[in-house]
Amino acid sequence: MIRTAMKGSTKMRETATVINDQKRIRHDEASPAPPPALSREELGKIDAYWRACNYLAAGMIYLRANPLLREPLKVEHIKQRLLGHWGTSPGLSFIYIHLNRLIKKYDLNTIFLAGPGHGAPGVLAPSYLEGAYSEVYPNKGEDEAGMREFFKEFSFPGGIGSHCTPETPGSMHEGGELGYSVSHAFGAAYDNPDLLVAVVVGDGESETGPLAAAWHSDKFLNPIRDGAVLPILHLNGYKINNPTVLSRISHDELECLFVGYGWTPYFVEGSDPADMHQKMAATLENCVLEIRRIQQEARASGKATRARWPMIVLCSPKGWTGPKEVDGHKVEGFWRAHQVPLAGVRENPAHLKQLEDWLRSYRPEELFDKTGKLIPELKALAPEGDRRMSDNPHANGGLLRKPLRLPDFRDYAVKVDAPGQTTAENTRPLGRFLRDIMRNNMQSFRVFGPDETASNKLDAIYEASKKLWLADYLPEDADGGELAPDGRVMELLSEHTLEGWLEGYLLTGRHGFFSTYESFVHVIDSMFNQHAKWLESCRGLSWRAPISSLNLLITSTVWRQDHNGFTHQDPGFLDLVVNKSPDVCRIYLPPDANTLLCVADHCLKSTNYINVIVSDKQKHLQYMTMDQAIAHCTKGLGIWPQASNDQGVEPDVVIASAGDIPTKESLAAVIMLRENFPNLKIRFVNVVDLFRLTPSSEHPHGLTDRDFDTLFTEDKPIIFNFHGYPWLIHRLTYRRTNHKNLHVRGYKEKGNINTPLDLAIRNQIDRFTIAMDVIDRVPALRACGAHAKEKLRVMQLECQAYAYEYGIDKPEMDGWTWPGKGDSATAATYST
Ligand SMILES: Cc1ncc(C[n+]2csc(CCOP(=O)(O)OP(=O)(O)O)c2C)c(N)n1
Ligand SMILES: [Mg+2]
Repeated sequence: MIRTAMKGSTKMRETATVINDQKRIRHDEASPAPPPALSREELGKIDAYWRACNYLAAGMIYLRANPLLREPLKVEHIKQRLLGHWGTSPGLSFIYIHLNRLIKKYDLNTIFLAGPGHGAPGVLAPSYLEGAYSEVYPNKGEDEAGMREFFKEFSFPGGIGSHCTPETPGSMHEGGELGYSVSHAFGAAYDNPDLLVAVVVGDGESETGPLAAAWHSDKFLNPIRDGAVLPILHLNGYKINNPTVLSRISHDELECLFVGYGWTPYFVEGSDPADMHQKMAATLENCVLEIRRIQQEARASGKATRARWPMIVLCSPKGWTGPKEVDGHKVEGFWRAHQVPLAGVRENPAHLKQLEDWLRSYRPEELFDKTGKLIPELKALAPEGDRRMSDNPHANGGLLRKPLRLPDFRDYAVKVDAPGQTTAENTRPLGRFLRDIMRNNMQSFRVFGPDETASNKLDAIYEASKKLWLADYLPEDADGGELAPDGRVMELLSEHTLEGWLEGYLLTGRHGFFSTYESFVHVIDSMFNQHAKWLESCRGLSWRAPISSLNLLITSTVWRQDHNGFTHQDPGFLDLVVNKSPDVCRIYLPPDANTLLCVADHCLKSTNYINVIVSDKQKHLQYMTMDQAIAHCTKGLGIWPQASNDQGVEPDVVIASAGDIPTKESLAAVIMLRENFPNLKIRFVNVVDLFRLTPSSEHPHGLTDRDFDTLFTEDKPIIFNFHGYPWLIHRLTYRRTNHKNLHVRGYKEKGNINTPLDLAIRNQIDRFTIAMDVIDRVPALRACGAHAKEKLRVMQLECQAYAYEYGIDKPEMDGWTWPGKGDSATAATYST
């Protein structure tokens, strides 16, 4: 009874509180008691099954031998290092096995997500008991030897981790980093009308920003075409060392919070196992039936409206059924139960005895037969085959994944007659491509964006499908709102929730595309990290089928955020991406619309990667026909002949670029250099696939040293104009032969409300700086280039002065294009 002693909390109710839309109904002690949900026999069995789970969970944390306690417990049976989290585990198993009862009763198609994934023992235990674990890992069989291995490998070097890692059959949510359980659950439910996603949410996890926003997902679930999500808030009162906020507010306040979020909360509160089994059985069944009713009504009427979905608040003690006190300190029902409740068992005989008493309190001899297998009467409680949550294919979504039906991306090409002479918004054609992908894949493709799909010029998608909206409508929404209850474009101003939805959608075997502003993609830095780790771990698990790559378009980029200012200028996400395993991460910087289309097509076909595509949405110069774009993207980087004049000889300098604006500025520098130094041999290299720069030993896309030396020379100056922070290029190339001559320009945190050229100048990626860099670094120009350098510097100052006077760039700078035929600069180039 963990809430009774709390100051300010209302008296705990012994039965469920039911709330609906119109009125709030309380069944309190005065109401006639409803008949028990479980018969005596059912109650006995479900409790025995739970005892088996709890026994295994504790065994995993402590034991390396004597798994069934067939002999008195000795120090040598105990692991040397005690690692794992007991506190949340009994609650997780409790929920899991009550779900099992209903899966069997109603033939439910259900997956289980443990928000507090650190409670893996509470999930691994039932997955072992229902046999799926041993099917995936035959050396952890359902016998004494298998159980010993199962115990030993948990949280053990060479074994498995202590969370619901990818090694856990039935897991699609590790729960190592807290906050993403609800958004993952919704992603899994989308377009899976028969699926019930049960998600346990830690009360500590609920304090995180991502989780708080994710409660709003209930307004983004279409009861006709989507499955259901049943959140179970695990109100065990504590985190690692602290009470949780939600457990120290009054019952009414908590109830109002969830009603306010649009849910219908049902409370299951208490600590007596028999009583709690009855309450949970009744409440869970009520929720399942309520979900079915909502779905049936919507599906029968054909009208999708917003539902007040049920959720459960399970208020039970942390470390339930574990030691009540250790050395005079309260443990069960307190934060001390979080990890290993009895830590000194190897040194302290009293602790060892207490551990043995605790383990024996589950009466393992009644639960497992002579061989060590769960007795048949209990075995029969679990669902069978892939109805087991540990074997449900939705949690190994690659098994269900079908490749996208993609239109031919070449059909969306921008016409390019000559390089660098016309402009287009780079993301517009991509929007049309995505629109038709959507049309072809109306059950398995969604597009995600934080209120920015139109801003990012991808709004052609709305011709195929609108934005999903199930909250209220106003008449004016009809005028350009692009909202619909069956929309497939997911927009909410929570990058966390969107990323979580997308991850959940991909992990269950579908496809998606996420576009977001460059500076705010940092909001999901940590989620990116975690997903990359998940993918990397999956690489070692042959039973996990490949899932679609996570495709992230980073747009509204730093160089065109001159109008939004400093806060909107941050290209640093790429620095994070390169930290992650080269086996799962890709970065592309297509310089124009056709290269962007080509890259996007490639990414949408790929599996098991995170593809990061950087491309701005504004008008930019177009360089490549589609055929040229395909060749360039296939190579990943390459010499641009029209900008190079070193054919057949060694260049004096290599100018390289990665990104749309840096490419334009570098090309403008090339022209100015040609005008000033007609004999200067320039090689121009453009990089689309950033990892081509890394050594081939470090990344599968890396160039061999020989190829790198051929392109970038062994000893000539390289001026590299980069989209992001300059040191990233050094990081990728520091081992290359010619690294000492590599000079990188990029964003240097110099920004405000600028013009585009002023922003470029302040960060020294502009055409004048690049040209002056060349003069500084090509030995033959150092002396003779003095006049040109002066001239360039003066022009640069004039451009800034113009911007400060008129608020715009000089038209000839802004509208600069690569010279056409007959232009003097071009003629000079090709006559040398
Ligand atoms: C984002 C994040 N911050 C911090 C942690 C460290 N951490 C691990 S468990 C935990 C407490 C979790 O409490 P709760 O969600 O209530 O889980 P439970 O009580 O069920 O163990 C914390 C803070 C984490 N895993 N993730
Ligand atoms: Mg907790």
